[in-house]
Amino acid sequence: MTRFVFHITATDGPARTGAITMRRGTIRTPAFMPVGTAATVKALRASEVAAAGADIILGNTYHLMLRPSAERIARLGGLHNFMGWHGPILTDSGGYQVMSLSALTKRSEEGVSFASHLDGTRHMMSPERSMEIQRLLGSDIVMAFDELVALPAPREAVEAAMHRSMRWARRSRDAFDAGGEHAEAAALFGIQQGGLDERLRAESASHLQEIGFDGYAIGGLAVGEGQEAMFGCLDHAPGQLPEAAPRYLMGVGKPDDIVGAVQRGVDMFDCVLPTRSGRNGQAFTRSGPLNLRNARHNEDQAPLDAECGCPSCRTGVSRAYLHHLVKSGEMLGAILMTEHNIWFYQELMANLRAAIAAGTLTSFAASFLGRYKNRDA
Ligand code: PRF
Ligand code: ZN
Repeated sequence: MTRFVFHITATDGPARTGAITMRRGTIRTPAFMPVGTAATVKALRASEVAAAGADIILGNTYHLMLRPSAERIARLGGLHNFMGWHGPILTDSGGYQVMSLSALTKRSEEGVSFASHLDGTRHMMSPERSMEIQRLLGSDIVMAFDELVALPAPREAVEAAMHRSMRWARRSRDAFDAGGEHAEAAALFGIQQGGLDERLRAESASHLQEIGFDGYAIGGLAVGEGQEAMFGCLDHAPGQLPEAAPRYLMGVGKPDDIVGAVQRGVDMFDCVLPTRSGRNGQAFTRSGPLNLRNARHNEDQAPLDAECGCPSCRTGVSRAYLHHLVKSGEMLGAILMTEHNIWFYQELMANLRAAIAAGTLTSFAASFLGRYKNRDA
């Protein structure tokens, strides 16, 4: 049975479209992975996430190791069985979450010791422990354990973290490969680091290729540098990675970030934006984001987006009703807004895939961005 095959069916400039075939299903690329941090894409059933068009979701080592614990999820038959999502799951390794969420972190060559953001208990994370947790979860795409620096940081600090991440990538590869049956069924991605420095990025890319991974992530971006600087980095970073393997831009992003990154050769994305902002009353539309808390929507009978296929837009659920639900703190508001936003992201990815296949990505991107940035919804 196929463990992991990436097949590119069409290209348009640096952009590619195709599919990753894995045992639990096929991932059409470019792909957006809804974030299911705590064994739930917040507010949605797994079946609703699938109905929106998602082929794969993301889970988090860091959160699940703390609650309910990887060992408990393993006893319950793994993350897929636990949460009822039967397609592929990619799990982040915890490197990024440890740095951004936990307290009292102590880093060493061995790994990171940290205090839980939930109850202050101390834990140790290392490449070996991260691989063990991702194996216990039954992850389909396992991410190497990496180290990040908070930016802005001196070049020496960015370089040192990149070098350590490359040593940890080697240890991640070895620990993953020792995982027996799981290693024969799952895939392992390496993570490129190096900040905004083209030379460090190139060095990181060649380290990772020497080790050899199924796919390659671009890490350490979307950490406050701004879209222009991120695109500047993406003008060279994807081209430093193997052409034949999927490239995953971690933690990105806004719809316009995704369009620009796809144009630069990125195949996979994840971001909390559609789910988190949905819970905060923000809806993405083809005419730009809308804040449903705004009183200008209070008697608006229009759907969020007339072209959206989500169950709410399709059946005429009005902006006025969503405004009321969101303003009243009703949980249905968060549910319907999240569902709409996930549909919006999946429809964007489907449109990007179709445009690459048709060789019309440049004109699609221009018309999408023209409308999206115009903001007169
Ligand atoms: N590394 C890991 N997870 C991540 C990132 C990273 O660099 C980012 C950066 N945007 C998001 N999530 N392991
Ligand atoms: Zn909708």
